Amino acid sequence: MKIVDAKVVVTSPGRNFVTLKLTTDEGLTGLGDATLNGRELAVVSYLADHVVPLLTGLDPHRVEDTWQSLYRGAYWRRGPVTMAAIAAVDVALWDIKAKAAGLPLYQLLGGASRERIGTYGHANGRDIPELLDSVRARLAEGYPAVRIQSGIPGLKAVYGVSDTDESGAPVLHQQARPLVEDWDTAAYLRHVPAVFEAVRAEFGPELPLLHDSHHRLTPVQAARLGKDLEPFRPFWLEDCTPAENQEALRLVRRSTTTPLAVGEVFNTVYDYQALITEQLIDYVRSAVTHFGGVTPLRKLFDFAAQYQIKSAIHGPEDISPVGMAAAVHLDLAVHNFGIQEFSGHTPLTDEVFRHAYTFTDGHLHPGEAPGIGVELDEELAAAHPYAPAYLPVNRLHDGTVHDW
Ligand code: GCO
Ligand code: MG
Repeated sequence: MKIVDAKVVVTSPGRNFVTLKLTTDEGLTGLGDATLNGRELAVVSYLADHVVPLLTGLDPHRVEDTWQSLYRGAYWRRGPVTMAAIAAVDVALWDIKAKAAGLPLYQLLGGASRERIGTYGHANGRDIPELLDSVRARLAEGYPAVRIQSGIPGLKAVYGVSDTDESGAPVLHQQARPLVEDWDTAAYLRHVPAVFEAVRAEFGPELPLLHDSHHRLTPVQAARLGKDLEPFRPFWLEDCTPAENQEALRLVRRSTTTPLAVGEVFNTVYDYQALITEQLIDYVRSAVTHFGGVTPLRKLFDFAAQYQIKSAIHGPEDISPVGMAAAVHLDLAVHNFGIQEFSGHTPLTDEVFRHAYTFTDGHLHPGEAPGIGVELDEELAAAHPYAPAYLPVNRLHDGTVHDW
């Protein structure tokens, strides 16, 4: 079997998604997600200009060899643009291989290690009462665990919580120039324990509660927050510091027993080395889409498993259903699965990317369709072209740009 066609499809059914579609001489097709939120067209160029020309004529069964040649052969290794492009190729090849075998991808990864995949959903509120309503809405949808994010008194616009639609989902301010939001770490550190206290008081001790600090704290601030949250037994504190400084997590870890989750912006195992071998974290958060695909993410999970660290794949709306499908197959197969983030997509997005995975009672299952189980409606995709969209930036009251 040979690859005879490779094309990159950009579509925006509500937000931008980049998809690679490979076709073989036997008529099999494979899809891979290459969506890098806010920097989509850089990956389109990397794929179209530098990868697609190398793919025609290749044997699609050679997944590992293709991965190694794209990673090592470029000379320039790592980085989110490179790794998102390689991820799309890797997932499209796995999709073809599994279709050729007539099996859902999870069977090729060792088969199911569980019946279904536990998820967490996002609860957001401009203030605590609105957050409590949002938690209630997520529980009514069946989510077994909830990430809680709240507006902060004194701050006008906080990422993901300043505006919510009727369903409580955040309006992410995707627009042609980045929206400027404000930030005050001291106000945040005062407020978050009160948020946890209110949610625990309303929903009791059993509900798993997660919280995301979006890389905004220094190590000592993160240590303080981890300690302050301990009485409320969080499921995890996510991205408490900008973790490309892996040493920061040593200080946090020494100071608190609050579990730590890190890695949604990482793109190779080298970003994690100290974090894993020194057991500084509890969950690895990388997405198939940003980590070079199923091939390296499986290796990361196996490495993490040696240290009792679990998987927790990044799953916001900006991972396309193609990336989500690949994640769900991996989640079902790996032994050290922890939890899967799942926000779902708009009905239009689910029409553009018809998928076999299901979300029932707060749990995902990849389904039994051969491959990753996603079909792209190219006509509908073309009817919703790319629109420039940036994530917001974050400034202190004096105008200083702050960490994301
Ligand atoms: C998460 C993430 C998202 C990101 C978004 C940026 O944990 O789901 O932090 O909220 O901000 O994916 O593209
Ligand atoms: Mg996050």
